[in-house]
Amino acid sequence: LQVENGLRRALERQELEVHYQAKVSLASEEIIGCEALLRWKSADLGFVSPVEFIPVAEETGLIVPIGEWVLKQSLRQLDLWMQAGLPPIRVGVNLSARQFREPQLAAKIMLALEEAGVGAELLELELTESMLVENADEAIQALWALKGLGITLSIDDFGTGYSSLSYLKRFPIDELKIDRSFVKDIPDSADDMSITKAIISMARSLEMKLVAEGIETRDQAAFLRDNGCHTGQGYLFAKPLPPDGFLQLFTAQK
Ligand code: G
Ligand code: G
Ligand code: NA
Ligand code: MN
Repeated sequence: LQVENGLRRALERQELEVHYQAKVSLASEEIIGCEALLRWKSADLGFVSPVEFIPVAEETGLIVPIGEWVLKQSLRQLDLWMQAGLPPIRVGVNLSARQFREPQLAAKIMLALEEAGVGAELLELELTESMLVENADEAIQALWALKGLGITLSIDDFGTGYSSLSYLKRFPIDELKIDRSFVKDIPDSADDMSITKAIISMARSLEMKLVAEGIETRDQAAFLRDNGCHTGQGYLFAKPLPPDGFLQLFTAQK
């Protein structure tokens, strides 16, 4: 309840921040995109992890205004970075189940893109498997509405849910993010290496892009790259950073 009450005021009290984690090309280690990750520094509760407050935001419906704020903030930030001279990169924004079910979602996103003056090709939405599997027919319609805007659709935490090949074929999904749980025990776990290779070959045969999450070691990066995964994300390359930190990181790489 403390979290809920605090969260109700977090937006107006300006306690929320968006941090950005780099996505890099595994071949060149150049930054080619980023993921927006919400941070909450509560005046009353101190730093609260999204693992704690996102579920509360989801249950109470607060995720709808908060999620919209994250989207707008991320697009505004992208525009600021480009004004500062950075090349255009794509930003990935996490979408919650509650947001995904909103009938006006595509219209809201289109408006946010227009307001920020950012092209749809620079926005990616990260969804989860469970959002697609519950109510698949409605999900397909919602996905096509989003796809019609020209944005990229990505499945987050792939491999932890219940989606099958046949689902993926029916859905207009552009990208899979290999869940961190499969990456973390590479190269010690032969099983995780097999699963990872299977996901990569499946995604390639469906012509989907791939991002591996939670890369922390050189060995993991090399294994993923050598097995055909083009893009990576993880502490090896960069932690989620505030806007200035991300700008510095990006500027320093050239
Ligand atoms: O950044 P961190 O690992 O602490 O994030 C924990 C969880 O919170 C992850 O599952 C992440 O997807 C989720 N999360 C972070 N930011 C957002 C957001 O803006 N919206 C939603 N729906 N989830 C987010
Ligand atoms: O569920 P989602 O994939 O959106 O969660 C992303 C979360 O993973 C973020 O909260 C981010 O802080 C965390 N994260 C990103 N890279 C790494 C990593 O290399 N190791 C670990 N342990 N966590 C990571
Ligand atoms: Na995510
Ligand atoms: Mn993930």
